[in-house]
Amino acid sequence: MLQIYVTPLSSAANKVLYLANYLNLPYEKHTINLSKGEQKQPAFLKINPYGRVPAINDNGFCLAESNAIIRYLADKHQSPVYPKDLQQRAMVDQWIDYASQHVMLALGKIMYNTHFYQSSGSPIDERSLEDGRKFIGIHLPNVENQLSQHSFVAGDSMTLADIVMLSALDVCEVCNVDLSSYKHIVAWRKKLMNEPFYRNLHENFAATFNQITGKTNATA
Ligand SMILES: N[C@@H](CCC(=O)N[C@@H](CS)C(=O)NCC(=O)O)C(=O)O
Repeated sequence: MLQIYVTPLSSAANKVLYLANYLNLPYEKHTINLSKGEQKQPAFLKINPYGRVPAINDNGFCLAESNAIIRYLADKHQSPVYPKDLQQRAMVDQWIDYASQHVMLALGKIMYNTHFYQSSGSPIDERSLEDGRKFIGIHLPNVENQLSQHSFVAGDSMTLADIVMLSALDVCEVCNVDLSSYKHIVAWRKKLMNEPFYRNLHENFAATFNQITGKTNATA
């Protein structure tokens, strides 16, 4: 059976779980405790020699990097979420990259500086925090514009791009990034967050975050 290695507050790991749920794949989930350094222990390094989650072991085939994993799983199971048509696939890839390289990167800067650095005792990098806030303000209008013209991120059907964008945006409430002026993003996100593939993992990221960190200031 497919083995999936994750940690609960990782958008990259959640992306793989959302897809596995969406495809109704049987899998076993293994939680790697990053604060205990389990990702650098020999047992896990056999799965991913670079010591990061997510990673999978699919009957002896080990793979890391969330975007590579979701493409592999979608292709293996012949799912239309990763179309075979050259141009449709290119459009999905474009939006996977946009979500990963722009949206997730900007939100990651905010998330690390407002939460993760503090909990590890590292100083806040004000420049990086400012960049994160500036860049998310540039990228969200582009996502909004796309969703004002299409029902889904890469066009008119659900694809991997939706899974990647959804997992990237999961941290918005915890990062105090207000989405309310992006009406199409809000409606698209609400629709997907109510689907079983999402609900089977959690109610929302903020609830999981609050449960794990004991904080109560973030709601979704
Ligand atoms: N680009 C990678 C990012 C993987 C990554 O950085 N994972 C983090 C958790 S979000 C991790 O495992 N960190 C462990 C460490 O830095 O030791 C992906 O998309 O899978």
